Amino acid sequence: MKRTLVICKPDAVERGLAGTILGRLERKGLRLLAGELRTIDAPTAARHYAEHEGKPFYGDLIDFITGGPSLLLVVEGPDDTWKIVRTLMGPTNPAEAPPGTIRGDFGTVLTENLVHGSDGPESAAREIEIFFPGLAG
Ligand code: 3AN
Repeated sequence: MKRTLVICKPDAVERGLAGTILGRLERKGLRLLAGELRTIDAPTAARHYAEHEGKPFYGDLIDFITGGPSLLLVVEGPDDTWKIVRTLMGPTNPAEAPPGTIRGDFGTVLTENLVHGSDGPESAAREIEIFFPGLAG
C-alpha cells in the first residue's frame, strides 16, 4: 500500500500549522495526491473512528474532530507509506513524542494532537475510501 490518509486536525488548522505539516510530508519525499479543507460531519467521523466507539474519550473525540475545518490529505510514496507518516507524526501522547516529530515539536495535549495518519495498510485503504472514494488505489 503506497498511499495513506493524513488529517491535519482542527487544532492544526486553527493554529496555522496545516501548511507546516504538509511541508514536512513533502520534504520527506511523499507526493500529495489529494487535499481538501473540509469540516468532517458527525456520521463520517463515526465511520472513521469506529474502532473507538464505546471508549470513554469517544464523545470528546467526535466533538473535537467535527469542531472546525480539517485539512484532509492523501499522500503517496513507497510501500508502507503509512509507516513513514506515523514516524513523522510521533506517538499519540505528545509527552512521549520526541523532538523532530510533528507531535513532539508542536503539541502538548493528548486530545489535540494535530494530526492523524492511518495505522496500517488496511486502515489506509479504509480511511481513504471514507474521505476520497476511489482514491485508495
Ligand atoms: P493515533 O491518532 O495516534 O492513531 P488513536 O487512533 O489510538 O491514535 O486515537 C485516536 C485519537 O483519539 C487520538 N489522536 C487522540 O486524540 C484520542 N485518544 C486516544 N487515546 C486517548 C485517551 N486515552 N484519552 C483521550 N483521547 C485519546
